[in-house]
Amino acid sequence: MATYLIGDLHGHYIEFERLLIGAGLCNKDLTWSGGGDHLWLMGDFFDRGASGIKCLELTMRLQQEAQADGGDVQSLLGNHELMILCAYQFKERMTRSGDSVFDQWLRWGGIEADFEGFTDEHAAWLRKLPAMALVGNALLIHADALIYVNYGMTIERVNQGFFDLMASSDLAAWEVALSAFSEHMAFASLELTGRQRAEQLLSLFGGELLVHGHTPIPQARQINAENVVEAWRYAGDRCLNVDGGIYMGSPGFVHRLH
Ligand SMILES: [Mn+2]
Repeated sequence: MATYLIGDLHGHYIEFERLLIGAGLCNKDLTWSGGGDHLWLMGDFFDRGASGIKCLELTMRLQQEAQADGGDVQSLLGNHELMILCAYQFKERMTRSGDSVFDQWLRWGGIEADFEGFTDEHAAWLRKLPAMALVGNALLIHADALIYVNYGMTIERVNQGFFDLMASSDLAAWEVALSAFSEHMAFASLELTGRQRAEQLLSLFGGELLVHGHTPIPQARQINAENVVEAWRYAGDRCLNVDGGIYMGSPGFVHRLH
């Protein structure tokens, strides 16, 4: 049994298909061929690219097929999942900046066709996604941000904190979360401080390696997206960024965790 990771898709469905088939996780007809293997998506199905809904629906179907085959497909909650849920729930409500929630979502890269295709079933599936997970010795989180500790000191409590938020009708609480969830580079901005923050999170929640998406590697490393074909280890090897930056033009990659 192997565990694979795929970073932020941001609506890039064709690339998603190609990565799944290339890794042997899907047949050419896009049925699960990973047997007992596990696949984790790192969150951010939506926005920027045209087909967030298609990325989500393929993941939902593969989850069923994999589970029937002794494998598993799971996803973390990304900030763009929180954003579309916020737009879906509060559409015409006014934000602090004076826009409607929906207009703000469009400015954040929301795709109207995704919104039109978004259903209660999609929302229910997203609302169950964990914000963090310990997989072997790897602590998986979507964002290289410090938001997680705002919701608890154990993985269970953090996940419950996000579940409670997603069940809440308090728009202000959503806005606070979305703001904190948009932080980047918390483990890299200053190499020593970043590493200490990563080590603190690992000692709090468990795991030896902090694995995340959210900040495209080409942006984090200031390199050309076309050249990004593998994950980036940094912060004294305590962090692993698996967001190749598909929306910036990287071919993307499937990372084999163990
Ligand atoms: Mn993100």
